[in-house]
Order: sequence, then C-alpha cells, then structure tokens
Amino acid sequence: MGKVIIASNRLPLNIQITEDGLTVTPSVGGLATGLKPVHQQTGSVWIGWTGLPEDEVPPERQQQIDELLVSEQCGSVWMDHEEIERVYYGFSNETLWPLFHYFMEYVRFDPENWAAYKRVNERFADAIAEQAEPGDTIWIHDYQLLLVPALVRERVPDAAIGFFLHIPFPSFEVFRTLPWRSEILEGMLGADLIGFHTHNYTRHFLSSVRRLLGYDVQEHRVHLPRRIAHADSFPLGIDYQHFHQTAVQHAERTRREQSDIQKALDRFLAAREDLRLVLSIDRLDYTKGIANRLRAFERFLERYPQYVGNVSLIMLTVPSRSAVPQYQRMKSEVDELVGRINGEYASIDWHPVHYFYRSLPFDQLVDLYTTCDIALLTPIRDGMNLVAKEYIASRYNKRGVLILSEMAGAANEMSEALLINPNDADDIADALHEALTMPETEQIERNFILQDRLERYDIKKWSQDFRDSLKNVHAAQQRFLSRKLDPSELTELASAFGEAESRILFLDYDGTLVGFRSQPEKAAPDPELYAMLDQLAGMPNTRLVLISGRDKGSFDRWFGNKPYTLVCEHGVWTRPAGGEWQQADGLETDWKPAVRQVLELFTDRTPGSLIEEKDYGLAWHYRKADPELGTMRANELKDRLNFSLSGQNLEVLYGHKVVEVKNAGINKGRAGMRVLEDGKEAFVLAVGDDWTDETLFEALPDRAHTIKVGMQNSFAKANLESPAEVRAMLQALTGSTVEGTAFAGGA
Ligand code: GDG
Repeated sequence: MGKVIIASNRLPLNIQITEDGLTVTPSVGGLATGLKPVHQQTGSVWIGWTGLPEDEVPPERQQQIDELLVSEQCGSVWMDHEEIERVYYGFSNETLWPLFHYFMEYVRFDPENWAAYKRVNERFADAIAEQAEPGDTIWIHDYQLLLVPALVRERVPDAAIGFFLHIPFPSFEVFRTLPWRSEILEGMLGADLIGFHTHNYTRHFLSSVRRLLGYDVQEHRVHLPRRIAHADSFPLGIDYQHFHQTAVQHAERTRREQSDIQKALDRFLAAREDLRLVLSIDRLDYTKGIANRLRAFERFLERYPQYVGNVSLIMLTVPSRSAVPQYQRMKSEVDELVGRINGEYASIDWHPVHYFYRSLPFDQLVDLYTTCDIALLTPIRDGMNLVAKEYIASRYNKRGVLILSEMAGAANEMSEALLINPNDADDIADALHEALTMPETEQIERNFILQDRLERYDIKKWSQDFRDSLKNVHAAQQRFLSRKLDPSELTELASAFGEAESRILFLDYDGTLVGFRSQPEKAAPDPELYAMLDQLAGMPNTRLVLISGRDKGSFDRWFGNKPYTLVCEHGVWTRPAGGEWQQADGLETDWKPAVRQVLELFTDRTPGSLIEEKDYGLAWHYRKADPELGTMRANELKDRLNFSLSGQNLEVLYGHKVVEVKNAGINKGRAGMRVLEDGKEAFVLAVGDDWTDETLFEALPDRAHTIKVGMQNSFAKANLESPAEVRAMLQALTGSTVEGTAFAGGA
C-alpha cells in the first residue's frame, strides 16, 4: 500500500526562529489534529507553507528548516513576501474567500494576483509530484490550492488524487462572475474525488461545471473527455472524544487544578447566582456575522428587558488576516458596537458584552464551552463551523443550548439546535429567549441526538470515509482504463481485419465518427472522414454500414452516392450499397399529431430545445437548452409520454440529450442483424457511443468486435474515449500506422 501525501496551504506545525535555533510546535487546528493519524503512517508526508517569508529567511536557515521538516514528515513550499501578498492575502483572501462566501462587494479581480496564484500552485504541484510514487494517495485541501489537482494530474497521470474544499462553493450565478472560472473548475476536476461539506455546495459545483464547461454530469459524476471525476459531500467532523473527555476531566478537577479563566468564571457566577452566560467564538472575519450578532444582542436586551443585568455575552474573537483592509474596518466596527452596547447597558456589577480579541489555549477554550449556558453562532456564510460541533461535544452533562445560523454548513446536520437567520435580529433575540427558558429535559433530548451524531461521524471517520471513497473511485477509473482498447489490442484488431476474408463494419455517426454539435445539421462529414470511409468501403469483401438515429434526408445528402450501406431512424430505413431505400414493416404515423402537441408544449417551455420530425418518429432535442432545465424537462416528458402512450405500439428512446418517440420494435440491434443476414462475414466490428447502440452490441454474434465510445459501462467488449480515437482506430485498420494519431496519445 502506498503512502498518503497531504497538501494544504499551511503545514500542521509552526516554526519559530529563535537565537538558539529553531523551535517547532504542532498546530492545534481541527484539520491538523484530524489528519494526524493519516500523517503519522509510515512514509506519509504533508506539503505546505511554513508561514515564513522566503526572502526574510537566509538560505542556510531555509536549508536547516527544510531538513527539520523532513524529520517531521513534512515538505515545504516557499513563498516570498510579494507572493504572500498576492497569493495568500490577495487572490486567496481578497478574491476567492469573499466570492465563495457571497461577499461580492469585497471581491478584487487582479490579473497579477491570479498570475502569482497560478505560479505558486505550480510550485505545490512540483513538490507533490517529486514525492509521488505509484500507489500513493494524494489529498489536496482548500481554496488556496484549487489548481493543484489538475497540475498534479499532468505530472502524475495515474495518481489517486482527492480534493476537499473547506469553504462553501457558491451558486453558479455568483461563481460565473470570476474571470478565471473555467481554469478554476478544470483545476479542481484534475482530482478523482472532489469533496465538499454539504450537498448544496456539491450541487453548486456540478451546476457550474455543467454550465461553464459543458461536461455531461450524471448524479455525482462528471464525464470528462478522458476520465470521470466524482463530486460528493463529506461533512467534516471533530475529534469528539478529545473535546468530550477533556470536558469530563475538567469537571473533576480540584479548584487548584483549574485554569485561571475557569476560576474567574466561577467567581463571577458565584457572585451572581442568576447570571446566564452566552458564548461566541470565531476568527474576526466578516463572514462570521459578528456585528450582526452584537446588534441582535442589543435588540434582545431591548425586547426582553427582564434579562438586563442577568445575561452576558462572552465573545472570543481570534485575530485573523489583519493585513486585509476589510478585516481592519470590521475590527473598528466591532470595537465600536461593543463600546456602544456596554456604554448603554452596563452597570457597576454587570457588563452585557465581555469581548476578548485574542486566542486562548485549548484547555481554556473547553472551559468556556463547558461553563456557558448557550452558544450563539451567527455566521452570514460558513463552510461548516466547527465551533458549533465542539460546543455540543463539550457539554458532558448534556445541558446547554446551541443557537446556530442556518447559513453554516453545520446547520444541515444539527437541526436539533435552534436555527436562526443571521440577518434577522428579532429572530435571534427570540431564539435567545427560547434558549434561556428551554426546560432541561428538552435540552438533554436535543443534545443527546446531536452528540450521538457527532460521536459517530467524527474526524477520523470523515477522513477514513473520504479516503475509502477515493480508493473506490480511483479503482473504478482504473477498471475502465483497463477496458480501453490499448495499442497492442489495436494491432491485434488490425491484423484480424487484414487477415479476414470478408468484413463488415457497423459505425454509428454522431458522437462516434463526429463530435456532437449544438446544431445537428452542422455535423456534416469533413473531407478527411469521407476519404477514410471511402478507403474502408473500397477494400475487397468489405461492407461499411453507417447505422444511425438520424433522418434519412441528411444521410441521403451526405452519403447518397457512396457505396455504403445506410441505416437511418434506428432501423426504420435501410439502403444497401447501390440499392434503394427500404422501409421496415408495420410502421404507423397516425400517432404523430397527438405526440407533436405534447412535444411542442415542452419546446415552448424550454428555450433552446427543438423538435425533429422523422418519417416514422418524432425527436425532442435539448442539447442547446439550459442543461439543468433540459434534464428536468426530459424527465417530465418521460412521465408524460409513458402515461399518454400506454397501450400503443410505440416506444420512447432516451439518447444523448434527446427524447424520441418511434414505432415499437425498431432498434439498431434488429436492423443490424437484418443487414448481417446469415452472418457470412468473418470479421464483424460495431462502434457506437449512445445507449441506442447497446441493442446492436447485444444482438451481434459473439465473434463481433464491439467498441463503446465514452466512459460508460456497456455491452461492448472495449471502450475508446472520443471520435478522434475512433478515427485513429479506423485509420489503423486501413493499414496506416498507429503512431502520430490521436490514439498514440493514450490516457
Ligand atoms: C474554515 C471554514 C470550516 C478558535 N478560537 C480558538 C481556537 N479556535 C478553533 C476552534 C475551531 C477552529 O478554530 C475554527 O473553525 P471554524 O470551523 O469555526 O472556522 P474557520 O477557521 O473559518 O474554518 C469553516 C473549517 O474551515 C473546517 O473545514 O468549518 O467553515 O471557514 O476548531 O476550536 N482554538 C484555540 N484557541 C482559540 O482561541 N485553541
């Protein structure tokens, strides 16, 4: 089993340069703790930035640091002062952070910052590739490294790559404003598995992929030209036992063993028996809704004057990104609000707000969690919010109430908390009142359920779950690649073709010989295709059959004078080489007006869709419609047709962005078998991309060579990835070499 390579902007440790040398302290963040067991596995390595500017550390010190990092199973990526400004403060925290949290008014689009971001992402990819060996798992984290998955894929094509985004993924309407939106999506899609905290973020990501890049998305899968990437939600958990057990131990401490903060809190509470404490903890960040919270607390004191003098808010605000201008402005706003509320309401023995602008050691954090009756967390937007989970985990006696913003990812899993809208001060004031009057039995009931859930899906489970899923996705990918026709199989196919006395080739057209076009009438054959088909059809004892769902008009125009057998409308029409069009038996058209009426209704309600009339069929195409609306309408149409066609001798086909109604019993399988007659040809080959081709793959005799174009499962014996590869394969059959064609490019 290979090692795990973790990559994140910061390393899980801090390095201080002192006069005596270097000191290393582990970082206390949730991610560092959670990934510790993975990181400690033999050989595993964590790649990231030390937090030190490259141009302020002399080269010999840098070397010392790098050596020290190796002994800590880490590798460094260095950034100089300007890169820190442009990449960390700039593109990451002045473009991506506000955009992904829906703070459009704070977003800066600076091409130089983007260029630096790309450069540093390349550096990360180089560092990862340098460590990567076959069988390794690469796990990349967060918005500072969005381009790294694809950059690593370029360097190590077969690697198992996972990516996890810790912040929200915004809706398409917001994400589309980013000038570098396509590069960012392609960057993320370099991973086999892309993880988000919630299903909504996953949905937003897939919707942007579909609309901006045009890739086909089915459930959680993105069909890329050469691979399938999966996107799914994995809600990050916490180290539940660590918080819970620390809280239990703290409750058993003697007074002498207590922390200073616990002693002060106890003294404070002893002096005022009726005093209730409300806690909030967050980084000083505009997404956390700190000003909203203060205004709502003020509203609470106005609306419920009985609590004046009895309820205090303890607000721990951890300094963060203080070099970014919006953070400086917000600090002044918060300082002012705290001053105003305290100025208005405080008395000699009571303060409404106790405001701490610093961070505290872990033990004291747990003291705050266990001592405060209520946690009030009001982010305007938050990827997850671990504080909410940590508060509940620390409530060892199951008492206490969590008030949580519905805009935090954590709200999805914590519906037993009191969920509030952070922009609604009245809602928050009422929730505080509800929390203060909630019976203990109800508190216990709610916390019992919450704790049970947090304990089960803790950070270790999360990390295991993500890596197991990545392993499965990657294995499926490898299985597919092993089905792919490789150069040696192509050589065998070409010699079987060459040695056979007679041959027949069934080739689908759209998506097989030519790529899909938004306007099907523009998908006419190019001179290169004609030349190749002519060459194949001109070989001795060789029948070339073009078998398609298209109407016979197009095929007549394009191939009417060619010596190919033509099959149209999935087998309604057949024209032998040099012969006349023949129609399949028992076909009817009297159903068309009623079905056309239904299709017209759907066309009117789905901009971009159109109806194609065939002799014995009607097709509704939605390739040019909005992809989400198109898929939704296709499902509605399916239900509607199933209902209105029941009892008639008709069939509904679902092809690639098309729904088609036609006479029952007509399919490529039957048509193909009619052409094959008694199966005289020694060499039989069928190639197609659509599921309508599956009937042909299934019907043909065992000796047939069958090839599916695309990454889906199939009755076909092998797969190719694209029309370009199909052409290269056909070229090889005509005797040309494989080299220099698209085929040689491989996976
Ligand atoms: C990002 C996303 C997502 C806070 N103050 C102190 C302290 N903390 C610890 C908490 C908690 C962590 O910091 C904060 O995590 P959050 O999840 O609340 O928020 P972000 O920092 O914004 O994190 C967020 C997260 O990534 C994970 O994916 O949930 O949505 O924005 O663990 O305990 N720790 C100590 N002293 C403090 O004063 N020791």
